[in-house]
Amino acid sequence: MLVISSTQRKPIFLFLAFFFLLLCLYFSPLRYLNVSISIPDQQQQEESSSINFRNADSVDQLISNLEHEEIMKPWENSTRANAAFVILTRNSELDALRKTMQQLEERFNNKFNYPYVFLNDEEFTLEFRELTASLTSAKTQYGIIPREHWSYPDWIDVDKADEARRRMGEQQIIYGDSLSYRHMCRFNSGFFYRHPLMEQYDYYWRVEPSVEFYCDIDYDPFLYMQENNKKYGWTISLLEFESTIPTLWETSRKFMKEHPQFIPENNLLRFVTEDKGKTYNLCHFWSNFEIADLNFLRSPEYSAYFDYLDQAGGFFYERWGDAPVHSIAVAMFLNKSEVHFFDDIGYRHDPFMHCPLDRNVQKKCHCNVDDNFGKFKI
Ligand SMILES: Nc1nc2c(ncn2[C@@H]2O[C@H](COP(=O)(O)OP(=O)(O)OP(=O)(O)O)[C@@H](O)[C@H]2O)c(=O)[nH]1
Ligand SMILES: *[C@@H]1O[C@H](CO)[C@@H](O)[C@H](O)[C@H]1NC(C)=O
Ligand SMILES: *[C@@H]1O[C@H](CO)[C@@H](O)[C@H](O)[C@H]1NC(C)=O
Ligand SMILES: [Mg+2]
Repeated sequence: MLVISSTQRKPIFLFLAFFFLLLCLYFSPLRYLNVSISIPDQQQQEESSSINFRNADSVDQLISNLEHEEIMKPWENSTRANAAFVILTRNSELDALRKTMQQLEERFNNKFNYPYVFLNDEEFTLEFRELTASLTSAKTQYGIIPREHWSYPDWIDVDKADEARRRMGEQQIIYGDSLSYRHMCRFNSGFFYRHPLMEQYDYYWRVEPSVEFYCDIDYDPFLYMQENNKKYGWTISLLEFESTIPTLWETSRKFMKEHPQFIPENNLLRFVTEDKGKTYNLCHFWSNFEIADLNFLRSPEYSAYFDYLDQAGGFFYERWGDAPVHSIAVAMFLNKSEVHFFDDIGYRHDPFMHCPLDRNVQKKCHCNVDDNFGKFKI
């Protein structure tokens, strides 16, 4: 028990004295430290005096500007390109496509919300529609391909085409005996960009079932194309099987001779021929991935080129792929600044992968750089 004298003032006095002592103890070391450390140099004095000149409102404004700059992500800007994914596929590829869409959404499109256009030579099933639409909050559209975009044109000799497929099948040429594969290649060469569902768009990103996307894409590649005047973008390039395109180059050379006005001085032909145009070096952009300008494909020069090839019949008498067709067109009609290598998009279509080698890009990827296929870069 604490015994204090009977006067009532004493405890109050003692308490105040004790409190004062505490206050002194509390502040004195701080004062000591302040004095010993803060001998402000001239620069600090200038800074603090310049801050003193600002009023509180203008400082608030400065800070909110800073926050705005740091927090604003590319997808938070509501500006979008007039663009869509285009996916030619069969109903039977639904499961492979769902896996692909899931990755594409997670890595890119849940932020940017670009619409999807699905195309098929047959009606899409209800199951296909429901199980693709449910993977995205973007608009999904389902189109059927007009008969004349997926059949023999009337100048094709069907017996000659049948015979070509039989022969190429015997020679074990990849898809050599397939008619549907030929319709697919012809459609991707000359028709997908003319489908009614595609007419409203300016840019497309081609996607196939079972391709994979390995890296976060934190910017808008479509806007990148638009703002930098790019017409064709790719990730993987490789060599075509010569047996599928025996006369493609010869036919393309004839086209160039007959339409010299379409070939600009500053073209990319040196990337597809290494003997002054005598032969095609087989190098092509792998067209299962493309981000490109639809108006390039709709241009008079590309349209003339496709019609010329189609008349020649090589989509059926040989097995011309849309990859070498697009690539030779790019080489003929575009210059280097209009073509873009999407090095930062980690991508796989069996059996090849493009995996970004840059360490900073790698931090947002799940591919192994040792699996990168990068032999033929321009
Ligand atoms: N609707 C439809 N789509 C097709 C048909 N043939 C191919 N496709 C699609 O066209 C694209 C290319 O066909 P693929 O079979 O992948 O051809 P590829 O990429 O050269 O060969 P692999 O992928 O190695 O088989 C894919 O998106 C297919 O889904 C077809 O007969 N009908
Ligand atoms: C949004 O993006 C467009 C196109 O890139 C650009 O012109 C505009 O200034 C951006 N807006 C903001 C608020 O950053
Ligand atoms: C490429 O072509 C575009 C026109 O599409 C032109 O504006 C640009 O200057 C050309 N660039 C080069 C390097 O020739
Ligand atoms: Mg494929």
